[in-house]
Amino acid sequence: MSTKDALLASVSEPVVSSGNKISVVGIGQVGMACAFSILTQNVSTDLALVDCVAEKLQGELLDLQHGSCFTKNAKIQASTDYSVTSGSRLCIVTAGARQREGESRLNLVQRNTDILKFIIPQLVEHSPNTILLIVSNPVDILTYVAWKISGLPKHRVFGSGTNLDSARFRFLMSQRLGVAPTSCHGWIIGEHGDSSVAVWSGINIAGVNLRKINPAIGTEDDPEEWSKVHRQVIDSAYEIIKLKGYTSWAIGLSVAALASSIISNSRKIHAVSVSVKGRHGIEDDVYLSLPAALGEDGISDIVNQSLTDEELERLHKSARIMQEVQENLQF
Ligand code: 6V0
Repeated sequence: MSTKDALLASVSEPVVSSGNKISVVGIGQVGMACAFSILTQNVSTDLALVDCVAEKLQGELLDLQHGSCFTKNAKIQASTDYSVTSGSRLCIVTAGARQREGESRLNLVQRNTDILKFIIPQLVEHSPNTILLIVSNPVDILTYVAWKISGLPKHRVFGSGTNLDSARFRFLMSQRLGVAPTSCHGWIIGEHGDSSVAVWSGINIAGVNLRKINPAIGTEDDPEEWSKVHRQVIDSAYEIIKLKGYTSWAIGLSVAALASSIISNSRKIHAVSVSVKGRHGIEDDVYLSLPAALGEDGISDIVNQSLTDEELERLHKSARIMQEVQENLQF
């Protein structure tokens, strides 16, 4: 009799499916920051990692497993074979090329589209009921590509979009006002990139609309130059890439928050990249960020924000940019 059999009297078979399995494809700086945030924030107890570099996968697997005493003893698997993702409730795609210093997100598009053509069908084959969360850039266009390739309904494919941009905006607001970022309410919508739209008309603290206090907020006439906050958000990734080569921690935490809303069916509202055709007068079949409620089946509702004419015009401009890039895409 083995030591284990002598020690433990088995009462029931172990449960095989956790019901909260999350797979992360691409274990670079972003993928690992997502995995680490998911584990340390107890979003899931069942994590699968996939990449095309087997040795790196094994190294990251061991390193995370050795932290099990300090987390909730999650089941962690890693493989280059997509069967490891089987039965995922959520698949997060972070694989692909990242921006080089000074390079725009839109520049990455064909390289990362080709990578998605390889990844997405395999994820759907092994988890036909999964929700897909795209993080690789340019995230809005790749979310459209992933939706097309996957054959999944629109509500089960979305992108991390401007969830991070909105968080950066709220942090910068908090620095100006001296209150916590979670108490600063401001939304960045549209493209996760250079044409993103700050919804200045709705920016508020405890329901007090800052535009009522400062009617010029966000405009060129504003003596306090709040529009610089939006500029800083747009420049954030460029600045961090210049300083440390990549961005990781904030995107990891923001993706874990999205995953948490899905797994716990919270219906919390996040700015995420969704199909915007037919919303706010947009006719193009493109994905852009709007505030959306997330639950166990993906996107449950999209908020109809009241936007000013200027905000609408900027959103339409984002849509046109996406459409132009998509027209030249091959997939
Ligand atoms: P990285 O550190 O170079 O990691 C990329 C990973 O993808 C590597 O481990 C590769 O081996 C892997 N990979 C490449 N091709 C494949 C493939 N065919 N199958 C499986 N794995 C593959 O890049 P990093 O992690 O910094 O960035 C990843 C992506 O996230 C890039 O496209 C970034 O631009 C994007 N980001 C998106 C953000 C957002 O807010 N949406 C934020 C930051 C970065």
